[in-house]
Amino acid sequence: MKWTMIATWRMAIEGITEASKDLEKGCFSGNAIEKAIKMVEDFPYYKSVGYGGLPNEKCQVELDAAYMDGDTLSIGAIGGITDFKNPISIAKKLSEERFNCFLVGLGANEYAQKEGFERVNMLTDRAKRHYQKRIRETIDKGLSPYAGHDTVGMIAIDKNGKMAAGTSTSGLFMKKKGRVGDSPVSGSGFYVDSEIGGASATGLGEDLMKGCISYEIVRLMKEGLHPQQAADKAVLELNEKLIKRRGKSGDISIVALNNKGEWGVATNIEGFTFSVVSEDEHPTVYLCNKINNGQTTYDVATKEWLEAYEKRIKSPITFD
Ligand code: SD4
Repeated sequence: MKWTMIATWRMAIEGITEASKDLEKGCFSGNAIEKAIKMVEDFPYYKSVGYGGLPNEKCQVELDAAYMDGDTLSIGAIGGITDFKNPISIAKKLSEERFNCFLVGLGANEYAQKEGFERVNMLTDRAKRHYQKRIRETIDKGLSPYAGHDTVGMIAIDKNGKMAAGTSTSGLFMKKKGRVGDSPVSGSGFYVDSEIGGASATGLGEDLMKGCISYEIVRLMKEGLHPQQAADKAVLELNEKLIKRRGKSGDISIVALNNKGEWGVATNIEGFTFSVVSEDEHPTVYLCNKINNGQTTYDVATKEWLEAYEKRIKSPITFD
């Protein structure tokens, strides 16, 4: 079986590059997912996941994460955990539980404490500056406080055909305290079944949950659709349904992988990026184009784009 890993956004590339070395050696996809997501969580300049993640409206960083095993269908999930270093590891540990495998808020914190997970103040000075800047901009220019959000979501298959999925996010910037999005919710932020494939979503959780989009993609793959066709169909249909019924649709972006190692992506926004590595493909960042005529297209990110990205994420946060 050929191993493959696909993840939302450019920010996943370092993690999947590192984890791919383990997949090449024949390691378990679930451990590869955990390793890769931990790297995203630990990097302070990724402002929507883990350490350095942007805070809620009370300037507290509340994190959501989930892990799913595609063989056993075990799921572990946490919502609104505060000040723990690696939410993905806590979610993975929770997936071993028969009961109480989705914990939120104080309960999630207590579990993590009891299990000995590392505590860290997850609010960085840089994230605080983003917060102060957004408060000013929202007051001065009437901007939406909710812009600026990128969840890391990943699916992997290993040499033994075992599949796993994981997500980790600080959710929407300026969200209400206690708000939980799609990322830890099975079927919405993620779903994986080693007998079929998996999918993971990023975008506006409130809308992604209206379509149980990750499960829908897996269901379409079960009907025989290639991951690309399944992703296009599910994103297009949810986007159209939301516009028809509600007048507008939030951001919807998806990565999908089947159990043959074939992958697909779809998005209703400009600017979605994703990262892939496999037995046949070096770690690669792609820039995705918005779905057009029912099809999503993408291109390999250029050296110039990658360099500009590096600069952008580390550039000073200035106030007008
Ligand atoms: C949420 N879906 O909390 C997440 C945020 C996200 O790209 O993915 N942003 O709603």
